[in-house]
Amino acid sequence: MKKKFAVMAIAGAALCMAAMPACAAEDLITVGYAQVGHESDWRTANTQNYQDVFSEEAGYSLDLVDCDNDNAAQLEAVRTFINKEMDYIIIAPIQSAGWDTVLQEAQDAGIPVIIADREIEADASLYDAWVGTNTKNEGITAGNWLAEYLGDKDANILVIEGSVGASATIGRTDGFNEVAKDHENWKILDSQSGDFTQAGGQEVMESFIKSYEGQFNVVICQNDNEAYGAMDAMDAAGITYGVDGDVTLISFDATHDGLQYTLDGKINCDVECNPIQAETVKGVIEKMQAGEEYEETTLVEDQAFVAPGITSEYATTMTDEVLAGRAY
Ligand code: GZL
Ligand code: ZN
Repeated sequence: MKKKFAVMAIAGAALCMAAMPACAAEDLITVGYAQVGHESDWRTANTQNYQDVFSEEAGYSLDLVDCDNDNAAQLEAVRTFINKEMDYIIIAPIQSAGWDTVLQEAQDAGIPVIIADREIEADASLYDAWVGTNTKNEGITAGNWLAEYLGDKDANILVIEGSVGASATIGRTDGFNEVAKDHENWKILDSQSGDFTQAGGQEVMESFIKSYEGQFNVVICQNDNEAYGAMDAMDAAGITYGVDGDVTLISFDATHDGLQYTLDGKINCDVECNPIQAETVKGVIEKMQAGEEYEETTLVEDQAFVAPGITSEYATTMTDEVLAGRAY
């Protein structure tokens, strides 16, 4: 669905964007990005992508605030953007809930807000556009692949969830559980948050091993950094995983290192969540800037990857060429 946007009285900036490669500081379009933090390789790639795309040469002044996975800091960052009268505000919500008030404040200040990467629990009238991935579908893909891979074998599953309250956590959990409920021989033994970090993944896996050693044959990590931590914990406990191991390991993000582990057979299946989103967001802003119609919702496509020796209707089998061709 498209939405016509009132032409912003920033003709100078539009002129600058169109006419000159390097703009005078006052002509740059100011963009505030309240970024989740620096919790994962995925996040690092996403931040770098915004810094590359929203450059001064492209006519932008990007104020990217790393909110360090701290919800209060993120609300504060957005309020600062409002006080600075930024031309546009982008938010990747750490928590899906709790945004109505500050979104209303931005709207009252006449500043367009784009929700990026994650989803938000707020009425769509409170923000102007959304660009991101469908993490519920990512969870469903992981479940479908596991069913294809196991056939009618039992599954005793441990889940290391992402940050509590994050839409990526909610989506991947709901999506996987939607598939799991159709397999009465699948049992989710436990599910705890590793906060999307490697340390968190290791800590949760260590506690899982204490409670469930010898009882589980599937570990699902809701991002690659958690998977690296879980691998360290399983290595320390002498538990084997991957295509030749006792434990099937599923991860999300498909970052470079995650796909290297998949290529090496350590991760069985890595479901992508594409962090390269800044160009799409810039496209929406350029249309808003020009007073043209723009897409209110843009889905960034994902795919999945599996280790060599595995063929799947849901995923691409990893090769050196596939890894070499990746953007991040
Ligand atoms: C997903 C993104 C998640 C990644 C994690 O869209 O929000 O946050 O899966 C990151 O690596 O921490
Ligand atoms: Zn930190």
